Amino acid sequence: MGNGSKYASSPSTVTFYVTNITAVKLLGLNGSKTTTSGLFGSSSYPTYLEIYECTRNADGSLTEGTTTVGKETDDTTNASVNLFIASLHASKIYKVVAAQYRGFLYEIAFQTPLPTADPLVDATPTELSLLSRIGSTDEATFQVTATDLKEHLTVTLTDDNGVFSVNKASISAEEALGGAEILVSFSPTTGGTYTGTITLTTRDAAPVTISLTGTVAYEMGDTNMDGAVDISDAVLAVNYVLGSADASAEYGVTTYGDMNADGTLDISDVVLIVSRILGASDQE
Ligand SMILES: [Ca+2]
Ligand SMILES: [Ca+2]
Repeated sequence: MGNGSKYASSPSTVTFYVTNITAVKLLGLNGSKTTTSGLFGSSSYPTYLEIYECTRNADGSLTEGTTTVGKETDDTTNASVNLFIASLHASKIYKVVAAQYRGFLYEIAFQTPLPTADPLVDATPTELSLLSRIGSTDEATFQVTATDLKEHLTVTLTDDNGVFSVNKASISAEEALGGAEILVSFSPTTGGTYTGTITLTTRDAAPVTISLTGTVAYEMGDTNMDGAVDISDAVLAVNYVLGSADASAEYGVTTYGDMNADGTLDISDVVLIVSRILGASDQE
């Protein structure tokens, strides 16, 4: 459509390109102060407000819509003009055209969206402890909920040793609103205790951190905690029983050497370790 004969052949128009608005108002000043004859329009030459939707092209240029998404007119002669178009989308780009035949005694106001609340991100629990033997995997989960997200949640894993993994790199706003679950895996390849951090970030929200601790567990009998039960474990246990083991071996011996779980390490446990080694050999 065009202005055509419906409007003045040469109305005074102003054009704005705007975004982040939800409404436009064209407000005429009091024309009676200036003239008594048709300042604000007539049936032939109404004041009007038109809105076209534009789209941003890849090269940065705008393509303008050819039909109005909103249009108001006022053909009242010598009266205040108050044209209002609402229900616009803040995320869109609009071309706003205001026209009046005789002069520009009006003002245009744009309504911007009301500020929304900052996002609220919550994770439960915020500490995870995982326990796995070498070559195996332990898993744990935590729950994430978030409201008022302005974009997705980014899930960032910080793990210097590469023993942890997460099953999601991001969570959509919709998913977070309903509550999302994140699965954390711990897969150690060497012994030790590991730490890692998962950070949840999103626009306009403080980061939320989940602390990870991964502890390597060993088989009973693996007194030197090297991931295998063999004769060296029995030797260490014997040395411990005889009082000649290095103090640094104490944790492994007392934790993984008490085969009969009676609270003390003695020769009967050594016998059980040896039996286990022999049993394992028999199976091979
Ligand atoms: Ca061992
Ligand atoms: Ca024992």
